[in-house]
Amino acid sequence: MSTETPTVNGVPQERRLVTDLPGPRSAELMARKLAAVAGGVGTTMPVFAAKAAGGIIVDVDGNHLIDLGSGIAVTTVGSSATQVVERAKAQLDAFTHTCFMVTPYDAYVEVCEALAELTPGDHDKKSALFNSGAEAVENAVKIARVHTGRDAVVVFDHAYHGRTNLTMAMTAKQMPYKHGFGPFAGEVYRAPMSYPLRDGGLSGEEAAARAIDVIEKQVGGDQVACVVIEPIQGEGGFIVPADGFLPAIAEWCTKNGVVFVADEIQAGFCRTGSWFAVEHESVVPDLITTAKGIAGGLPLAAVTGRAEIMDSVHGGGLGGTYGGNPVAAAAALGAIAEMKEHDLNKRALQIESIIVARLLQLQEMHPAIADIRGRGAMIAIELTKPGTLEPDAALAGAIASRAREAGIVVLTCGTYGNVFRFLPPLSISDELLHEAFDVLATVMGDLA
Ligand code: PLZ
Repeated sequence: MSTETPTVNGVPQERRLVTDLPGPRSAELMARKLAAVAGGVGTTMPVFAAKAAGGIIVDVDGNHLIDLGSGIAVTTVGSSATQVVERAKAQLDAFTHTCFMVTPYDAYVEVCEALAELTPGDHDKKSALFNSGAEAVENAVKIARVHTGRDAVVVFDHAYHGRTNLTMAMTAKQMPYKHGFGPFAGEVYRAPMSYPLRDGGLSGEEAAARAIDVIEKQVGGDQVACVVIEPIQGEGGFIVPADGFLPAIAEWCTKNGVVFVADEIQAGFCRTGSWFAVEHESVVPDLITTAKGIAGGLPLAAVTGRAEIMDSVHGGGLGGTYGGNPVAAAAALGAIAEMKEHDLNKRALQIESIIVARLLQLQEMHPAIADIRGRGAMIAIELTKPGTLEPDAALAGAIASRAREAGIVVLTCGTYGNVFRFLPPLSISDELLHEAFDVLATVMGDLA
């Protein structure tokens, strides 16, 4: 190791391959995984993690990989951020669990107070904590239904909201998320999303009018409990709706007594350069679901929203054994402290300018890059057959597998599997980011 290589939590911040990937230890563990873990649980890379910090994941063979995935947008503050680790450790020493519904503890309340402060809008807010994003989405629907006395839930094309029965119904993509898993929950209706690349020039307002027409004609405005939308779609392909789309949908909800739910599970918590992605369009949701980035890697999720909506549920109607677990809640307080102390919204915008500049250079050489989109440290490219909108999933897959072989942890996404997404931890250095894009440029050049 060169003496200048900086380290984070003892991990040198450099890409270093000491074996082919996977190395022998990872291969051995992968064989055990195949024998012991259900086949339905896939892995993106065949390497097993041993340590991770900053922008690096070290595998069990000592390979140092550059992390452009953050464990699917979770480790926004890094995978071993100091205050997350310290607060979680202190809580482990104090106690692991009492169940908030039995004997409460302060970290849960403090997370709810922080959520009230950080989420958009100056109205009175309340929160309830859960374990996973899907559970938060389910509870947002439960709350909206009780509040409105209505059943219908409106979601959008390309949406991803989870893998539980209700959230599978809300998720758009059939394979792999829904295939064979029905019957699905009823009263879920899908409206067309604003998808600028594929909308033939529709403005945000026009795309919203198209969606509202579907809702009014096929569902009925007075039947709808809630509209649930990702302000930037995650798994569906990092689709950023055209300007004006979100405000128009939110305004329609207000006029029709419909609860507007922003699913900020992937886009929230500093990821896009603001605390929440809706802020880029000054939209104030009635309810917000959060998870992923909230707790630096520990399982925690929340529904936060207008106090009168949150409080419409009868006592005992919301909960769960582990929801707001004290270790996860302590970790969330650590993650939020890191975000504030290191001004991670600003860092996300710096990362955006680096990534977008590198991608614009790549686009000049590679006409397969039909679109560069996203905000902050949530940026993607959509790959098509040059000059057309025909998705090129094979190219996305080929770039991804070569980049992974070269030690870059990258993820794809999109309804058509042709979107390459960049979700680095905000603790990554500029040097590592540039190196990752050097590798990507080489890989794309080789494949061209
Ligand atoms: N809402 C917007 O992005 C989770 C899914 C990974 P859970 N996205 C990653 C996979 O293949 O399972 C997600 C999301 C949005 C809800 C969820 C669900 O969050 O914590 O995975 O349940």
